[in-house]
Amino acid sequence: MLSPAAIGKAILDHHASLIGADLSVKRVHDAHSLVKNSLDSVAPDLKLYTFGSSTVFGFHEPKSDVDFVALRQEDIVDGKGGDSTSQLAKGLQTQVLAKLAASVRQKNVQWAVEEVRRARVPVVKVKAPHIDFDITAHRRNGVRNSALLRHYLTQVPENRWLSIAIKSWSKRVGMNGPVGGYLTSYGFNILVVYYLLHRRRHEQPEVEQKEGQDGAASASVDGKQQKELTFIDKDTLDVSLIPPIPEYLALEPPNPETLGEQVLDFFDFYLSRFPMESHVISLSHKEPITKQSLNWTKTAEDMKNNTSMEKVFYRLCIEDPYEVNLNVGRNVSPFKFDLMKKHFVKGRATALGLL
Ligand code: DUT
Ligand code: MG
Ligand code: MG
Ligand code: MG
Repeated sequence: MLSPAAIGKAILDHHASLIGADLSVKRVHDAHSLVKNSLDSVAPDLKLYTFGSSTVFGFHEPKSDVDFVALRQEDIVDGKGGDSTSQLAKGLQTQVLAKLAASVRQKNVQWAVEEVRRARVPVVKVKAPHIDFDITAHRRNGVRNSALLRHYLTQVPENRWLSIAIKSWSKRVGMNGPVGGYLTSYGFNILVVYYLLHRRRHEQPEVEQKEGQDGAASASVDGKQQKELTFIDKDTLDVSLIPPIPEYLALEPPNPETLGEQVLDFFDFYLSRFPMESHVISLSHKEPITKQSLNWTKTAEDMKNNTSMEKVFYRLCIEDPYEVNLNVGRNVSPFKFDLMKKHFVKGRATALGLL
């Protein structure tokens, strides 16, 4: 059995380049000005926001894309508004993105610029030297959900390492990706935050909770004190209060042993404590919620799959905090669900495949 300290050390060694990586902030700013430059020539009234799990901390991870969204003044003013999914709204987004894509292509002839029109969210995908980015239009949800994750992960800054470790492992083992994959990075980040919020709850023995000095409750995992998170009401996140380019927050090295313990406990939580068959992983409610209460059942799955092109599964259920009735785990078929569990068992036994 690998010791938590050895696991934590292996993760830190693997991500050594992220520590003190001040330089990568520049990449986000550079990418922002390049896209903004194109946007200004086709729709100067739109404001460009940056989001995504690493960019939300103002830095750029080597294997991540940078996510941008072009927002209208009205989207920003109504910063808690829901995003429309109507064909009309999507049509407008596609139009803006087509103009933007043309401008990006014209200004940067050697870049690969792909317009994805038919997806749930129309997007322009750009591959530039050293950096990839996704550009969407008129949609606030990504900015809001990234800010929500940032707020959670800054309550206890060391927790950012669990997010980085799980996301990077999910990519290495081929579980990460919208097509053919199981979940996106976004999905894995919700798993991480939900685990941090609820890890005490689904545990059999009574655990004493103490109030920590900084107000966050502490609880003991394997006899050591770990700070617990405080629930955030997702409706409080307002785009008009979120900066378009997130403020850089340096990543401090964590205690390797704590990180190793968290990784082991993350897997234990999803493999044996969280009732995956009956419950939904959700940041929308303070208390656990069931699949039944959202009508995310086998019957609903069968009905949807008879009528729509894209198959939807309610095996791994992750409620999107801002989209209406959207399971972030909808691509996880029963087959993938079983494989995912096997990846979890293996990830636990091999320090995320690093040892
Ligand atoms: N997003 C959604 N819904 C999704 C997927 C993504 O709103 O189903 C938004 C929120 C997320 C952002 O897009 O913060 C970027 O998602 P991605 O999956 O690219 O994650 P990331 O955090 O940027 O990680 P990386 O690019 O390193 O894989
Ligand atoms: Mg991204
Ligand atoms: Mg991505
Ligand atoms: Mg992206």
